[in-house]
Amino acid sequence: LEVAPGAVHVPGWLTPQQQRDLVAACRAWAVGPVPIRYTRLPNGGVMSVRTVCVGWHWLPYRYSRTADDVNGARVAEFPRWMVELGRRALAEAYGNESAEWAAADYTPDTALINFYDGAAKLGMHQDKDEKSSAPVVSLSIGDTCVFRVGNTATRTRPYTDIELASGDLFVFGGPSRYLYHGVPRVHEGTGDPATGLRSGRLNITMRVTGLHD
Ligand code: MD5
Ligand code: FE
Repeated sequence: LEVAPGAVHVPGWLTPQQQRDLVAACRAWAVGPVPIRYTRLPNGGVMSVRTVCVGWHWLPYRYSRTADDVNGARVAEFPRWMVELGRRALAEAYGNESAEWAAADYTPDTALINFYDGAAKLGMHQDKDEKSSAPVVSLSIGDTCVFRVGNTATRTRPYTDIELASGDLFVFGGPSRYLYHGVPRVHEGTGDPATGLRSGRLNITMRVTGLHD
């Protein structure tokens, strides 16, 4: 389902086994080398979402190989299987789309793993910290949420609210790469504990930082 040009939602893309495997991988990354944390913002605020990263560590508003705002450790390596999963996601979303941004080789080098409890929200924002305009691949597991897709000009209306459920894939590329977006609410208790997530919502976004060591 193309929600906007370049913004494609594929409900139920991940199999139950893939969801369990991703939950297990994220559970391990949440412990270390950099423990999952509530990101502290420069304005003194603290996000209600907890985040752990692989490949590159995101902190407002840059990427680093080390978790300079947590324990200083180097983040876990971005696994090869995740590159392959990202490529399959792009192929699924864009198929034979010939646009340059859809057809280019895709090699994500960072993943931000966000964990939402029933009260967590993500305010409207653009993802601008990457030095590459390559697509972002989003995978959701656990509780269903309301995902708000806005416009590129303002963080306000017009926007479209979509529900993202466990197993859903969303790809944001080309003209949709810099849309404002957010998560205004999570429907607590809607996830299936068989994924390995007893409660809450997990979202994994793969990105290309455009950075090199
Ligand atoms: C989430 N995460 O559900 C979302 C999914 C984040 C974040 O927003 O920054 O960690 S990623 C949604 C996304 C990414 C890039 C572009 C657009 C949406 N977009 O243009 O709408 O935790
Ligand atoms: Fe975002």
